[in-house]
Amino acid sequence: MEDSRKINVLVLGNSGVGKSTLIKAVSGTEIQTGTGEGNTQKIDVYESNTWPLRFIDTKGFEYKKLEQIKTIFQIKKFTKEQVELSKNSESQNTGIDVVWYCIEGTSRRFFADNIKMMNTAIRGWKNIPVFAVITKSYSESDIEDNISAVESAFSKIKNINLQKIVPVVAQEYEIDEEKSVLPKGIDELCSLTLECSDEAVKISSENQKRMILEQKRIVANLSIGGAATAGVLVGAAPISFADSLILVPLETALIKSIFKTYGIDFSGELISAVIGSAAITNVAKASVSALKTIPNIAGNVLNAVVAGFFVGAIGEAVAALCEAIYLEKIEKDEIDRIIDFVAEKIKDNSMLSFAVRYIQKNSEKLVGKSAKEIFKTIDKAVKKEKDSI
Ligand SMILES: Nc1nc2c(ncn2[C@@H]2O[C@H](COP(=O)(O)OP(=O)(O)OP(=O)(O)O)[C@@H](O)[C@H]2O)c(=O)[nH]1
Ligand SMILES: [Mg+2]
Repeated sequence: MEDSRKINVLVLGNSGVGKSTLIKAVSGTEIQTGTGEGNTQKIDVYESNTWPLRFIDTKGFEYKKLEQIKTIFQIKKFTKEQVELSKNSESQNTGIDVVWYCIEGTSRRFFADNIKMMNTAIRGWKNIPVFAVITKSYSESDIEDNISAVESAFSKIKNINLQKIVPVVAQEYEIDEEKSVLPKGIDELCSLTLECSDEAVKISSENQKRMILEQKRIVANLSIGGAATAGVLVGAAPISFADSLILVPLETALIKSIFKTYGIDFSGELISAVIGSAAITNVAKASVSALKTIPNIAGNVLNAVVAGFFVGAIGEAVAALCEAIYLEKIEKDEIDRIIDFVAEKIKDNSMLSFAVRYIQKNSEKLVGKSAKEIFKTIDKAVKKEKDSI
């Protein structure tokens, strides 16, 4: 990896199609995204921590002709400067290697016009590989028609080096309280982007596998964070979650979404076996009883905080399990081994044990705070400790 340079990806598309959201999902960097028109006003460069990719985030194209011309001019000037720079120095910015055309999956009737417009921006760049990215591909039933519409738009353009049309969802999309569409397509898009560059040959398949896993982990962590916060709310019920089934629906949804993220088929039997296993519920009971004697903080508050961290621990354990299955270290039908693996990971979960220790040590500071506040305080403290290592 040390020897290979980063691949420069130019990200084009109309304002609001989701360019910055996509880059954020890949690079993990905070980028301004929003619903207003024209959030990205200039060209910004972002690097991924996971992939050897560098993204050039552009101002979105507007429908006004003059604005389009301005944006195209700006991009051309920027890339020309980059090429000049690379001639004079050892700088890694050697022009653009790959282009992502972003089009919004929910507005098929504009596909052809949008693609034509993006093409004007890169006209004259010989043979540069292009990916058509269909953003906001929330609706499974539209995907096929969207792909054909993009294909037909490209068939009318000569001399374009189209590599692949990839539907993506960059950020979880909530349909309603119970249903949401999980992120998808990002690891495929990044792998293919790597493969079409000369640099790809320098990256071992092991390294590529690691990048894909890291990308999946970024997505899984988002689900885990959401579920852990929800666990605090559910766990605030006046019965101990360790002795009841109140967390089961939340845990089931979380485990399902993590399996889906890793593309692993799962049986309901496997999920019930994991959630119901005595080895795992014993960890919950031990954590709760370790806090029984904390004075001045209500039992149900402590219970709720631990419930949040317990759900987080289950999520992390299942994500680790999926990685092991992905790397073929465990078979998905070895249920006994799977339960042992998950129980072991939950027992060793540093967040859960940190939370218990933190409450024991800092109980005076936490008096009077709500479960949600305590959860957040501990979560922050853990992250601070992790960063300092
Ligand atoms: N849930 C969800 N929302 C998305 C997704 N992609 C984009 N959005 C939303 O769409 C809006 C616009 O996204 P941006 O990423 O800012 O769009 P952009 O293409 O960078 O826009 P400009 O910078 O204006 O050119 C934001 O509110 C995003 O949250 C996605 O995959 N899932
Ligand atoms: Mg933007």
